[in-house]
Amino acid sequence: MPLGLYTKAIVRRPSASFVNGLTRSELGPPDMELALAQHRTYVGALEDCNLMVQELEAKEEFPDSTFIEDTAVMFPDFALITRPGAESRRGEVELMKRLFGRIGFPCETIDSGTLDGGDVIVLDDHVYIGLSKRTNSGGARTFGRILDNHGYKWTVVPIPNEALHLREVVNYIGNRILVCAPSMAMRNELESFDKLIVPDDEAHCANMLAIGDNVLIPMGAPKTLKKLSRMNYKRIIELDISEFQKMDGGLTCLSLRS
Ligand code: CIR
Repeated sequence: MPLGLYTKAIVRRPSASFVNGLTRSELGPPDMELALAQHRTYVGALEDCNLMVQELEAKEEFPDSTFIEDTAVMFPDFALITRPGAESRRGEVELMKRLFGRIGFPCETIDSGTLDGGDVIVLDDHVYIGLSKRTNSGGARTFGRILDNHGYKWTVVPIPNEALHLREVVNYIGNRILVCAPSMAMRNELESFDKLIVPDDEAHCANMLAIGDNVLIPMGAPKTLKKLSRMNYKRIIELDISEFQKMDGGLTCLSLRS
């Protein structure tokens, strides 16, 4: 897939049970009305970037299911169904299997170890797999075998303890540039890329989302915003996702792009 040139996105509306989801941040419980409004704005931003957005219904039994990125990884000719590292999220993948089953889109499945979609970055024919608290080496190896069969190269990238997922600290933003938290800037596995290193006090914005020549960035990162404005993006869209940050979520994890 050409890098960042998505045409579609799948999102899942947050459920009323969202407040009971997993979180390590100590930012207090999310305000549901605001979360729903922020989610609508997020969907609108994806549509402004010309993506066709499929909105799935909220699932009360899965408080974290709005973080749909963790449940699957999209490839042009198949979807990888993950095996989330958090027990409470394991069942979310059945919803995705059914979704792809209904439209007859081929699926591969992680059947041993654990792997969250938030630990995966697909760059053309090369896949980067973060080793995290959620993705273990068994899950990475299982995924690696699937990738071998489909002709992809893959590289495992350990992430720091304090991060939840690879995409919390690294994202691809076009033109061979990775946006990185300082902790990831020197990793050998990523040395062939140019880097936009975000400052420590703007670490949350390493989770930005490039879509074609647009880039979505979370609010509260003025220094990074200034740097981005000197790059060649058509549009930089700042989004307030405070209620999702309270539940350890960011911009990328709210959608599955393809
Ligand atoms: C969780 O702990 O699984 C959710 N509360 C947050 C998941 C965020 N996912 C992501 O960044 N890919």
